[in-house]
Amino acid sequence: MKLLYNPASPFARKVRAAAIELGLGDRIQLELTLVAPCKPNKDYASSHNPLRKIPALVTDGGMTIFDSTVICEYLDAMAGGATLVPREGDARWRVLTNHALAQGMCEAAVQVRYETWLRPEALRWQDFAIDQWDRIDTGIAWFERHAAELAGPVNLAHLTLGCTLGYLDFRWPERDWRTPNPAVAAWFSALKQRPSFALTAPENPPAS
Ligand SMILES: N[C@@H](CCC(=O)N[C@@H](CS)C(=O)NCC(=O)O)C(=O)O
Repeated sequence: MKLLYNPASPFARKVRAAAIELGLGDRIQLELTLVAPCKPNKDYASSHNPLRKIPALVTDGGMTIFDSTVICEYLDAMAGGATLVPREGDARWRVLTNHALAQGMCEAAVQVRYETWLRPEALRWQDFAIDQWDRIDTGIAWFERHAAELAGPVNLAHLTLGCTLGYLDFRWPERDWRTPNPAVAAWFSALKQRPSFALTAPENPPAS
């Protein structure tokens, strides 16, 4: 299988971490793919994802699958199913809801990055970035108040939250989200020791 990715992308990291957790890490080849708003990668749009977002997975059978959540489901099914998301009952809906929160936080973080770095300076909308930060901070505080949700075997919500926190540390190392959220901080520091996180730390792609 081939994963179209960027080493800085938290969504691509989520898939890479999921593959390692599922014992499928060595089945995936990585292919650097550069995408960004207002810089259309037309080849990628026509051959893989019309939305021009990474990650996308090309299966051994040649099918393209996106987005990160669907790829994780695909890998989970390939590994036997129900490892990352429980198959049924309240546990399933809790993991999926926690995942939706972490995914939304991750999307907000990527929006802040685009708003404060990619958007031409004269067009930047500071209140938009502040609003996205509020969603991220409120999300971390929610996990702090519901730290029981972080217990137990690693699931899809855990992977997504971990990739979001890793992305915050990568892009905004000066932002201290840990002091007000000690339980989340302790959980993340243990998660980072796992091969799935230790082997996928974010980095900038080579300059193109
Ligand atoms: N919902 C998508 C989000 C993916 C996403 O936003 N990826 C970013 C990179 S971290 C991207 O491709 N951005 C390019 C763009 O928005 O044009 C997923 O979970 O895979």
